[in-house]
Amino acid sequence: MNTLHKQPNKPKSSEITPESLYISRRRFLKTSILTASSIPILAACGPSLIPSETPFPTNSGPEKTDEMGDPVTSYDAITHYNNYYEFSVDKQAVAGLSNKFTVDPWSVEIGGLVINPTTLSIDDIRKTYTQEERIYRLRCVEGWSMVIPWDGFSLSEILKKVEPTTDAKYVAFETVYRPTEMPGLNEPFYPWPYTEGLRLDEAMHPLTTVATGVYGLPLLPANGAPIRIVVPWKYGFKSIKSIVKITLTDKQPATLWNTVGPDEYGFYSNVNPSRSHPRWSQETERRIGEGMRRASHYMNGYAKQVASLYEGMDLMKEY
Ligand SMILES: Nc1nc2c(c(=O)[nH]1)N[C@H]1C(S)=C(S)[C@@H](COP(=O)(O)O)O[C@H]1N2
Ligand SMILES: [Mo]
Repeated sequence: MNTLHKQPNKPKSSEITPESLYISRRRFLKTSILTASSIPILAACGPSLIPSETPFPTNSGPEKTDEMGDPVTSYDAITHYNNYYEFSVDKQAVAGLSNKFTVDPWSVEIGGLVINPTTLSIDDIRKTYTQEERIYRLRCVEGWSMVIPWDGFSLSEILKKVEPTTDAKYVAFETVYRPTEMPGLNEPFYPWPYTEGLRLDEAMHPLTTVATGVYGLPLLPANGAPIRIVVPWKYGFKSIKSIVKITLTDKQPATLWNTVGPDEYGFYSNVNPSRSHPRWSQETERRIGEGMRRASHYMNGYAKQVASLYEGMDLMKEY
């Protein structure tokens, strides 16, 4: 079974399924009713689905750049190349499958270890918090990246209002679970609903963003409408979409990816080019819209702002 090392850059899709089986053995054993044809691909997760030639224009976006001088990715790519497993594991199928998803009415419940639990509608959120453009890189664990002009504000603004108690140490997030509109939820392999988590100090960091828009337009369902989290220094899967629940807790919360593949997807998942994923290197990435791969940056280039959160931790072990 030990064939998981030295992954070539572009494995054939036929190489992926057996490896997914390997890492997920325990969960597969639990879900014994699965037939061969329903074996899911751990793609959030496998570099196989990255097309070698992108179908998207090199740069059809406005002439905006991130703080490193890199242009924003085209609107077309941002809205048509998505990881959103509740709809599909096929990145290019998500847009079509999600375009009728109901995002109004919508509310987000915020509770747990807080003084002022609350439920906020999207209108409440839009009225209360000033949205600003935030151009951040999104680095998927699969090895591709985009530069995305989000509209949003810091999650800390909401957290300060609900006032975490002194016992609160973590923040757990949950995506809506709506099988009638989300065909991917029929896949029994994953522990739905999609969940994510941050340590409270990470969640309070000003870079941790609540996004409600992209390119000055309301988020499309494919990008997590009507409201999602963006954590720019971590692998993309931490940036959870279409959230309905935020819970302050005293224990590290379970997360979907950490549950299905604890050796592959740690709780922290800070972008770290020198720590390989067990099945592939994280040293380089392909910026969507570009041909050549480029070097990946420690903490996705945000280390100056966030490295202090991890002082004294061994991030090779606490990955
Ligand atoms: N609920 C939910 N959130 C999710 C995902 C998902 O499948 N479901 N995929 C994650 C992954 S792997 C990535 S890379 C980003 C992609 O965000 P984007 O499609 O807006 O670029 O969303 C993350 N958030
Ligand atoms: Mo991802």
